[in-house]
Amino acid sequence: MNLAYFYLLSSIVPAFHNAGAVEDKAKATKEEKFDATCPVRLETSGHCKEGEECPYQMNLPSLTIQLPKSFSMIEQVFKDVQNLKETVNNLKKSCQECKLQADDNQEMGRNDPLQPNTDAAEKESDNRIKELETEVSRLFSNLKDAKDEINSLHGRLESLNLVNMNNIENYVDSKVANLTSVVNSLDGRCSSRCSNLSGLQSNSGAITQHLLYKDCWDYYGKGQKNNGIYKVTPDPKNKTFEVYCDMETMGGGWTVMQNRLDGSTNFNRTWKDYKNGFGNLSREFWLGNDKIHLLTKSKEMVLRIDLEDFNGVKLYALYDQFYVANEYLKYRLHIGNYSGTAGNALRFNRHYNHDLKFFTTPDKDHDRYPSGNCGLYYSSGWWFDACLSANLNGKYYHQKYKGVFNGIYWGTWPGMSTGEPNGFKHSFKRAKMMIRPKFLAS
Ligand SMILES: [Ca+2]
Repeated sequence: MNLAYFYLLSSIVPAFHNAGAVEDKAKATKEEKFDATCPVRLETSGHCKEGEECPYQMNLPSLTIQLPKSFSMIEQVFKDVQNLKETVNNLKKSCQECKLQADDNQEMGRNDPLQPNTDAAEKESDNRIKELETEVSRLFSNLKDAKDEINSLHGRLESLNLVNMNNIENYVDSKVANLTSVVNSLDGRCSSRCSNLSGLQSNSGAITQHLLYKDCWDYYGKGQKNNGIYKVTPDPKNKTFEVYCDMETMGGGWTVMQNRLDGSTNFNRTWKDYKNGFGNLSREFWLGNDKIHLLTKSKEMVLRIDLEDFNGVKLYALYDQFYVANEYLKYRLHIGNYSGTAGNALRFNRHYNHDLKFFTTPDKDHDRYPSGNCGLYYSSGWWFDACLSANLNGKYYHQKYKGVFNGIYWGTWPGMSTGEPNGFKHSFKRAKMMIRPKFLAS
């Protein structure tokens, strides 16, 4: 046996287990006696009978071992470990309790009829959404029906309006026809009495001449082929007046009722001015609504419009019928079918149609625009709708312009209605309106 090893073992064991710390005092005393002579002593333990094996025991001397200072901390470490163990156990315990409580709650939740579980809640929510969806589609369908109904009513209302307007127009037209026949019969009586008078004056010439020439076509028929100013008498009951005759365009014989060429005449005028006419017959002018009425009443007329822009583009529009009613009927416009190259701007579409419209000036509003006066807004006298797709009496601009579309306007002209990308608006260099009998043989 290695003695050194034995020493070590013997000293450590009591330090950890404290088991061998208490020894019987008698024994200790006996050991002390041996210390001086021999540190280790081997002897039998107790009495042994003869023939038996006797166990031996060894007594060791007391031993002191020096341990480093840090060794004392082991006790503290043990204490700390013990504390940690307790803490961990406590935590483990509380965690288990917590889990149990949570399970209990869940269990209670499932069983409590007042607290429906999540699945049921989701199902109910789904049902509610479906109900709402159904409700929404029902309302949508109702709305659609209502819209259809409104549209149909709107259509009926429009047709009623048209019917009413047509009735009124027919009534007015029949009255005008009656009046015209009365006037014509009176005219017949007058001319039969006046014929003798004119016969007496036939040699003096001038008056008879004027009675014969109702318009420029009459002059043209008598061989007058020069452009210029002539005197006409479209209605013998009314006075003779001067007109400018275009004897060149499209076969000649045209009575000019409006001309624009340099902006020398202001067309932003009153009702009275448009009634009587204004401007210079050799340059720019408006012949006058009363005169236009008489000219278009005496014969069935066609209207020709010639336009030219500042790029030198020349286009025209022809209407195979043209009549302007009297002042009592607010110089209402009647136009026939369109042909030509400039486009049908007088009858552009359902919403912009100058046919059958009354004449409006800045001081007399007969237009179809309820919120104001188109004539005032566009500085012109014209047969405004609400408001315009054509306006040949607008302001004369010498070049492209910006702002209100109040220049000479023809909506079907290339690029006219949209204007240019930089905001400039198209303007016209020349505009001319002239009339000629529809049936040239007469
Ligand atoms: Ca108006």
